[in-house]
Amino acid sequence: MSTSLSLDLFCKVVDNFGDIGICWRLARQLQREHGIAVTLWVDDMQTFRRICPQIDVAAERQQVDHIAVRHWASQEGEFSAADVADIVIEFFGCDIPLGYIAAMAQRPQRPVWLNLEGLSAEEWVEGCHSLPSKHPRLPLTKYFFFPGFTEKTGGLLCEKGLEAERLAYLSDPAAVPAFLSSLGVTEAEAAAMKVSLFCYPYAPVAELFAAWCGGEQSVTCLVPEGVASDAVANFLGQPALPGAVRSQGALTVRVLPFVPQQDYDKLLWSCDLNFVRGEDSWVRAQWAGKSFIWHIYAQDENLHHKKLRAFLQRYAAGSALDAFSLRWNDAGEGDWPTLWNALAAAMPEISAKSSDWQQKILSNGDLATNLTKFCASLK
Ligand code: TRH
Repeated sequence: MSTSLSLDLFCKVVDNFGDIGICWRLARQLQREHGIAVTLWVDDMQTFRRICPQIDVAAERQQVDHIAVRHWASQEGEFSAADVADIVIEFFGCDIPLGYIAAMAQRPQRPVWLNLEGLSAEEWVEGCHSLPSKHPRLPLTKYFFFPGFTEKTGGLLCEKGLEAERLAYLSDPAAVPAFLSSLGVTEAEAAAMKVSLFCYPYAPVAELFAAWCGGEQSVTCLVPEGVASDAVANFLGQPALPGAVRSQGALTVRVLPFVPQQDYDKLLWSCDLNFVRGEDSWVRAQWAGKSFIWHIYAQDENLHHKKLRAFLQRYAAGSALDAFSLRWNDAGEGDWPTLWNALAAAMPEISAKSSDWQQKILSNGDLATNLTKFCASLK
């Protein structure tokens, strides 16, 4: 692919961090590794700033990390063919401005138009990946691009240097203590089993905390600000603000600041077990090489339970992880101390198998590379 390609990536932030988290990651990788000039259109600059503190929330246009960032403030606006990029991506079916679509149709060489979908391990994804959809009126075709776990999907986001970065971080004996200390974690807290917790507010956090309190293993649970705030505040007996900490029985819970996205990887690498959610943190946990528990975004009619089971079946990490994950997502039975003891015992084996899993899911290339290849195949 030529290095002079331009790409417009449209992202609507819907009450979470994942949409902008995924788009920001993809934008940087396309620019860095594929030389594409990316413009990222984002409707919610405040949320963007939580994961990327360099963002100026008041700026209509800005350049951050070699990406042109535009505040996508409305669906109005006049666009000409010259405003349209070579590749146009709408993330997760967000409706791009009608004026922009009309301009796409005016462009002498039509752009490649993709809808980047959400990640699922279900089999139907293979049948839908790369399907075309013709515009009802205009001479334009949109293609559905699905991330996924098999060679018949678009793959997963993974930067080229990520594993080397992780290994360098972990092989420096000063790096983990320095990083944890920068977040306020004490040496004594760092000596216990370290668990990062990122989940939706309806996760059974209080029950898990009770099992950890009464357990034999010392656990330090690190919770970024804003995550499961009610359950965390109940345990702490005070608001769940950064720096708040309390120990009871074998458990210490500490609230961390919400870290910038690049530091979130370090948090995952530094912990022994990671609770993740949604899509982007879930994928990052798979690159972290540690045991992880996925909290899936709840859908009507428990559709998410099907998605969870589809993943657990592919991941095949054993009955302890399956049982714990199902219970964490309200899709299974079992008492928490028993589930926890079984998971804790299985963790070394689960981590040991993680590099085989990584190789398997990366065997067909990463998402950014697959996406650029797909675009080139349409030209
Ligand atoms: O925020 P999420 O719940 O987003 C999800 C997904 O986008 C999913 O596709 C969508 O259906 C659902 O929302 C509604 O979880 P996710 O995907 O893990 O994204 C979180 C992002 O926040 C990720 O990029 C990591 C980042 N993050 C930080 O940068 N710092 C932090 O301290 C934490 C906890 C997360």
